[in-house]
Amino acid sequence: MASPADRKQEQREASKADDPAGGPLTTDQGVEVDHTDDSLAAGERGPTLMEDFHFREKLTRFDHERIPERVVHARGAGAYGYFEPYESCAEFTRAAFLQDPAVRTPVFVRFSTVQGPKGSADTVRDVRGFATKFYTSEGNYDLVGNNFPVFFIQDGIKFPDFVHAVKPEPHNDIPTGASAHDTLWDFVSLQPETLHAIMWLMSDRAIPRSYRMMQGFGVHTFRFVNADGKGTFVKFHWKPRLGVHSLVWDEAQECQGRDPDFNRRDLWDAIEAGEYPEWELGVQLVPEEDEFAFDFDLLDPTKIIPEEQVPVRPIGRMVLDRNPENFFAETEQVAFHTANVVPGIDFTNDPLLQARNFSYLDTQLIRLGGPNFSQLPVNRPVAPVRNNQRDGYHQSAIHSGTNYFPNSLGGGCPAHAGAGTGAYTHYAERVDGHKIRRRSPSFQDHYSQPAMFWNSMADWEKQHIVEAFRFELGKVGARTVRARTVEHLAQVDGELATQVARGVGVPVPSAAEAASKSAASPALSLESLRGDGSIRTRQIAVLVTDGVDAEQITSVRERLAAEGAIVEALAATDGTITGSDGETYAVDRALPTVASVLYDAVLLPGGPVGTPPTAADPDAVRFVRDAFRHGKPVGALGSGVGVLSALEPEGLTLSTEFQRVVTDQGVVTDTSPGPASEEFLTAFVDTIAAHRHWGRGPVRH
Ligand code: HDE
Repeated sequence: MASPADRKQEQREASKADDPAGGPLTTDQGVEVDHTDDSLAAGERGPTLMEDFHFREKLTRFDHERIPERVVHARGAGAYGYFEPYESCAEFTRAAFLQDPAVRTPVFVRFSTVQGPKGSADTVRDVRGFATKFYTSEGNYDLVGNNFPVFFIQDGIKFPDFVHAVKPEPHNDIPTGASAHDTLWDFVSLQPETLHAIMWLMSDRAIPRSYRMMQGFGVHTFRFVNADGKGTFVKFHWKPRLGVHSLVWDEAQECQGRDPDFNRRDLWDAIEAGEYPEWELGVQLVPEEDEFAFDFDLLDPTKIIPEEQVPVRPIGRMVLDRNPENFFAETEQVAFHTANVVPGIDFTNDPLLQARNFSYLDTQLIRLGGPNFSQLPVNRPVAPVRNNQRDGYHQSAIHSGTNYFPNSLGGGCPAHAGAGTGAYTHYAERVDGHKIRRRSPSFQDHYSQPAMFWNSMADWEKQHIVEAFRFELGKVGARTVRARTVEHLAQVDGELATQVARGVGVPVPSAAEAASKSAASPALSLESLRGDGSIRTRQIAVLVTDGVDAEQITSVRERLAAEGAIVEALAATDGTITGSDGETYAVDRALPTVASVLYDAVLLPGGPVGTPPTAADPDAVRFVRDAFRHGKPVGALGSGVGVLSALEPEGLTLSTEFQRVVTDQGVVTDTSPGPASEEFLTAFVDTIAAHRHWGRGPVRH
């Protein structure tokens, strides 16, 4: 029997439209069409005729091509892949897909931004959605997470308020894909439960370098249930093999123009190139007895469980290895739902989760036009579906037999699942309480964890957070909102509040009692999330021109490619250049069509002695300067080192050492002629692996 992973692929194949090359053009009714460029008219210059059914069908179908975009998370990119557990998790959960390392479960993952519409840019400051559909043998399980482990509100009844505040303002529909506007910050300043997620939003986590390089979190505390019915609280974590890496804000903004599809393209290209992104699934497990062992409430989605307190236990890995074939059919029509659970995974009373369990199905009924969207290829389980749910718009199955239960005329089918089969059993939690519309007092501390986040950051991360607050609040027109927000920040950290207040021109709050001065969770810093340390799939630009040192470009290219990086030769014009050896070398891209923000590092090879190959080209100088300002690794060889003098106003002090490899602040130079030395190559690879280099002179991020 085919494995579940193959079954999903077979199911997709069976859903494919007829091969367009398999015969001539037809109407939707299968009638062949010999002419689709002119409508049927009464005379060559006469009116179009009603009877032109081909014209009317073509236009009508076109008029109805759009469906509503998602109310949040409208812009996304998806891919198929598989999940496999490392070992059986039977001790904690009976979920079939978490039992056997030999069983691969097919998945579809959709990454998304939240605020912007479907056509907005990728590199905006925003949360990223990270939603995974597991097509398990027991039905679909959706883990609908984000790349932040906390959310902005505690109770789902506030979701419409929060989303209205962050979305473009109602009178002018501004801003697109941005949170730097009055209504969001008005809400934040009045609703301090937002602060923890806001700290994440102001950090570099909100501008990921790649979907392949970000964490994912289930956010809520869920519940695992084992075969004996025993429950264990669980938080889900996805950790990328390539490490967690981010852009800097100035770069992210430029990227919005240079390549609005930056993250989407990155995911697509990596999968096409066979560089399959991979994440490890980890769980934090809390025995039910320890429900109240924390100084926060496990049901509060604005809190994390620090990893130092409850370690993340790796339980499996996910690989994305197939791009969808049709964006609309698959990525747009995929429908995730937190209530899509399988036996062994259950909910808790987190009030945000409870609301989500209502909201997703509700929104999909309108977005996908009726109740039959689970029949769409991307949503269909590989597990069989048998029930008495019938009819509705776009019913594409032909059901037979009776449609009610109990029945005798249909032989009693489909019958209830018997004891011992894979039926879902709700966790028998005891619930007892008065009806009450009030937040639990255990949800009231809004400052300790934002303070812990702040305390856990490296200096450069703190600097970026301050700059982000200054940018965002600096765009807020209402001074009262700026001041009120800073008052809250003063309860997180005095230095943070002071720095932000100075930047946005509001009074520095009087020394407020910061929530927690000491708590820190080192696992929250990007410094602790470097991944496997490889440079796989990093994009390296080599700036070349006629006369470039051929030995150098060849030696660098070979080494970086061997390490899995993608090396592109950029020149003033496309085509070829002639190297110092008289041979021609292909140019991958012309400089005017690209920009430094689209690359992770840059290398300047030398040319004939005394004539740095690229110094004359202002595009090249700008390229290197931007790379330097954005903290990116820069390498220079031979006379290419001379070009770096352009970086001196940016804070680079050029070494006076000649014919030696010098590494300083992520800039690696060697003025020696000839091919790049092993020492240079190793140093350059190491600086690329470190991703970014902070503290370079007067850097403005
Ligand atoms: Fe969502 N969310 N959400 N959300 N969410 C939607 O569902 C909602 C929340 C998340 O790629 C919508 O089908 C409510 C937290 C992702 O298709 C909608 C609340 C987290 C995606 C909805 C939340 C998420 C959505 C819009 C608070 C992270 C995109 C279209 C109670 C753990 C899934 C749709 C995709 C999408 C409602 C809060 C993640 C409206 C009511 C917390 C990744 O139903």
